[in-house]
Amino acid sequence: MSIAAVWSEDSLAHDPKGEVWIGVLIEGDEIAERGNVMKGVIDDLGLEVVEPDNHDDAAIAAVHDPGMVEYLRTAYDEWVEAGYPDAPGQDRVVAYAFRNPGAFGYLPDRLPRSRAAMAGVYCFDTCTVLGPNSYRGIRYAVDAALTAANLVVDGGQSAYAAVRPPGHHAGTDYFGGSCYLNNAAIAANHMSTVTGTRVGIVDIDAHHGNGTQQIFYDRTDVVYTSIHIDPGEGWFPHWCGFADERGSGIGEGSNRNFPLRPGSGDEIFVDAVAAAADLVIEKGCELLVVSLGVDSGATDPNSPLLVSTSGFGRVGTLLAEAGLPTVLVHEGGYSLPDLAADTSAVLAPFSGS
Ligand code: SP5
Ligand code: ZN
Repeated sequence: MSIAAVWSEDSLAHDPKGEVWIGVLIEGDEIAERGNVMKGVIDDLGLEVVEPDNHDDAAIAAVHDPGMVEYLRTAYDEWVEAGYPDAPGQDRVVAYAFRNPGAFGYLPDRLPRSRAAMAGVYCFDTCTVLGPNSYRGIRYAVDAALTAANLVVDGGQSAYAAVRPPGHHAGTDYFGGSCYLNNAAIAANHMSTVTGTRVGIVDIDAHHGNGTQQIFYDRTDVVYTSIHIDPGEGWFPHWCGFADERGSGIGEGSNRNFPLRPGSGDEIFVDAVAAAADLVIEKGCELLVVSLGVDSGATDPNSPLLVSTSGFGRVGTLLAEAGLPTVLVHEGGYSLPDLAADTSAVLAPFSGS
């Protein structure tokens, strides 16, 4: 078994400097240091490090609204231009008003004149802010995921994209939940397109990947499965991730959610991952993308799931034993010591250790 790792210092570029939650600026846990922790995991496992290649926007445009991509590229500079860092003193792009479809959806779409209002066009929460180097980090994460995807498409056994910011909450024309562009979905779509074979996604992040689900909901060429804290128990992303979301049209049956109760530990989590992997195999997927979040770990501040490091080791073993060429794209995981130990536990079986 062998696994390559894609990483560069651009994994540190995006610095949200906290997040705005219920109107309060809180510390936030999707911090730049996470990029260094991922590099530490790669070095400890002795994995070969590959620098990400630059890709043009085509693979992104195949998944996301180009208007949103252009917005993400320019939003911070436009925000500074509009003067908000001086008055009222906000140096991050933060939304205040949202285009609720019930209120405005019956009218033709119009982009607002105000840059403050623009901040609420594509973003669905107040937590997911943009700063001076954010777009460099956002693009890094996509390039690294595509580089990992190409390593596997070109015959590599497996590849780990050590990326932040994460991606699975971002969909066709919206972003949020600390995610901007959907790195794993862009990689999976690219792999499906260039190989013409079916791709399975197993999303083990503690939260439901609402963006990934939406992107592939009516398709059969990419099968989405997710194991996560039950949104019905009051957890992000709140509006989806329920078991009865099974796909639509020809995609019916190609989407499967495993919402878990608060306090669920290794046995329940590993069983759900096994069932997800079984579905991916049953559906005839020939390639696997793992949305590798470890925020289901026992000490993580962002979820009440209680998976142990040895539980993550079992998850890694059963995903590696599925035997498919696999791309692992990092998502969440916010308790730094556990981020290191749990990520390492998932990757080790792919490296043969
Ligand atoms: C990729 C990923 O794991 N995103 C998760 C984003 C969840 N954000 C929800 C925001 C909730 C803010 N938590 C405040 C905790 C205060 N005790
Ligand atoms: Zn998460």
